[in-house]
Amino acid sequence: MALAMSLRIEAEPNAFALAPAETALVIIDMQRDFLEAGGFGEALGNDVSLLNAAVPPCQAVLAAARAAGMLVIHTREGHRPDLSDCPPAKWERGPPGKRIGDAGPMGRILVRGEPGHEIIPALAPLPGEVVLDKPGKGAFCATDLDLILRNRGIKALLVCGVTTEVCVNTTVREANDRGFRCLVIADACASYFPAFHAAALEMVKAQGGIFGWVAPARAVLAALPP
Ligand code: C5J
Repeated sequence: MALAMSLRIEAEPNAFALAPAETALVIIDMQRDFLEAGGFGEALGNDVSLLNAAVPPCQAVLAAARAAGMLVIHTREGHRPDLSDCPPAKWERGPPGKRIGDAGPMGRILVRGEPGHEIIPALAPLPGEVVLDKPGKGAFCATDLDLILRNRGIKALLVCGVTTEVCVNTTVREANDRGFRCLVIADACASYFPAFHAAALEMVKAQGGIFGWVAPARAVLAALPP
C-alpha cells in the first residue's frame, strides 16, 4: 500500500518533497536494443557497455519504489512491425542495413515484439506494472502516459533510464511542461556520451531547477521507506 506521508530527497538545486502515493517511477527505455550488443544503439556506432553502469542503481530504485507501493512505468522505444508509426525522417537516419525495421542479431531493430525491443531481464516489469510503448523519444508523444498519470493522481516523477540526453531529457521536458515535478536519478541514467550525460543533468537542475531536480540513487533510497 502506498504511503500518504511527504518524504524529502536531498537533491539539487534543493530538496525534493514527494508523497509516494502521488509519485511514479518512470524507467526509460532500458531495452536490449539500447543496452546489448547487436541492437539499435550499437547499429548507430555506439559503445553499449557505457549504458550498463546504470543498471544496478535502476534495480535498487525499482525495488524501493515497489516496496513503497509507488506506480512504476517502464517505457520502450519502438515501432509497429509495418513501421507505419515511424516517421521517415527518423528511419532515414540509421545506416543502410541497420535501420529501424532491418534484421539484426536480436530481431528487427526497434520493432515491437522483437527480442531486442524487450526490457533487459535485470529490470523486467512485474505483472500489473505499466509498460508504455512509445514511437518517439519523449514518453508523452503519441502515448496515453498523461492520462495514466492523471487517473492515478500522480504529481511527481522519479525518472531514470537511457539515454540521459535523449529520451530521459525529452520526457522530463515534456512532463515539466505538463505540470509534473520531475527528479532525475543521476547514476540510474546513462549515455553513450559521458559528456552529454553530464550536460543533460546540468540542464535539468540549472537556473533553480528549470526542468526539475537531480539526485543520486542513494539519496532516493535514503528517503524511501525501507
Ligand atoms: C535513443 C533513447 N537514444 N531511448 N533513444 O535513440 O534515448
